[in-house]
Amino acid sequence: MIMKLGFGLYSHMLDDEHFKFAKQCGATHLVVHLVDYFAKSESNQRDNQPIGNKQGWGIAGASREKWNIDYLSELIKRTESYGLKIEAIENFDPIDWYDILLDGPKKMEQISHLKDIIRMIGEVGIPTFGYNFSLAGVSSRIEGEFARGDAVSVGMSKVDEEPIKNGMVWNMVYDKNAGEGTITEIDHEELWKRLTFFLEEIIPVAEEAGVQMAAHPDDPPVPFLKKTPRLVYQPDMYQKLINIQNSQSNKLEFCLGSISEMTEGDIYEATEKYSAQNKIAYIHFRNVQGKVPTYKEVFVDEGDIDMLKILRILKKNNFSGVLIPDHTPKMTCNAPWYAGMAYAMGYIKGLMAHL
Ligand SMILES: [Mn+2]
Repeated sequence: MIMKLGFGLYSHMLDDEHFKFAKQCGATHLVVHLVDYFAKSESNQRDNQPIGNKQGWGIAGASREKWNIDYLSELIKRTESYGLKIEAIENFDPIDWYDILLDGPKKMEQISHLKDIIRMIGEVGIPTFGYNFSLAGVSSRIEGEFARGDAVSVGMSKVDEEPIKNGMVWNMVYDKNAGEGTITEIDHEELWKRLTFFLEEIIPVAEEAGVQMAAHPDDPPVPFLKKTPRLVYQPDMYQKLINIQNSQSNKLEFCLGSISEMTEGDIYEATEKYSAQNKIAYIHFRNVQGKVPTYKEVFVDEGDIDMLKILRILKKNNFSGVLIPDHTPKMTCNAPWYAGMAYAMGYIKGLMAHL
């Protein structure tokens, strides 16, 4: 078994045109987002990863009609007709787990629903579910001409310290009618307690369903963001997560970009450590320049990470999972996101061919 090249598709891209595009880029596998991060928010252009404003990315819950066995079975059938296999679904909709993240009154009801989701994912034969256990989510990032040739990309210039408003979590709004005020401030220990509850409940179900849960590190990886603690913001913190539940269903969504942005450790040592334990479910294969709180996302071949060296470590440790480009700078042309992705895919495919 060797590693595989996949392509990530946002919720609004789950159509034949995009399946063809992924196939043309050389993908054999797909990582699929069901959550619509762009719903009801004019600040998010649909042709890039979402950035958002004070309201976050938008309104949670718009993906509801996709979380059922009929939709997923049909989606699998359509992707298979292009020779593509769905390797993973990436991210829960905040509407389905806000009280698990916030330790709120609907926690038990919501964990029961997440278990049903994982059983369904197993039933349709999707092997992996990626998640990001985070209160502030992916936020505090800016857009600018950060990559080669002034290509528009994403970066960070400072830590956002504005507290999260009631009714929001994971950078989305789950309750538009929530009262004034901000969410309760907690410490790191409390956040790990909440994660432990989640893993202790979900991992046994995932094991039984034949699904591996894959944890994304914090993006961006800083100790606190928007007055909330972060979970995995240094490479060694992944080990703590793994040790909570000793299971082949407790794995990592290994984001090279986010790990490289961390202030401690070393990206090659981290890749060695977690791939040697067979704990990497799949990889966000992207590159960056700098570390928090000031870094830039750049083209896959111009960042701090020696991507070929990463692939050699993965090969040595028999990694047989999927790599996807994750984010990429936009290229100046009529299809900026697509050109950026096609460039990354060609580059990765070329590297893989010469391992
Ligand atoms: Mn990532």
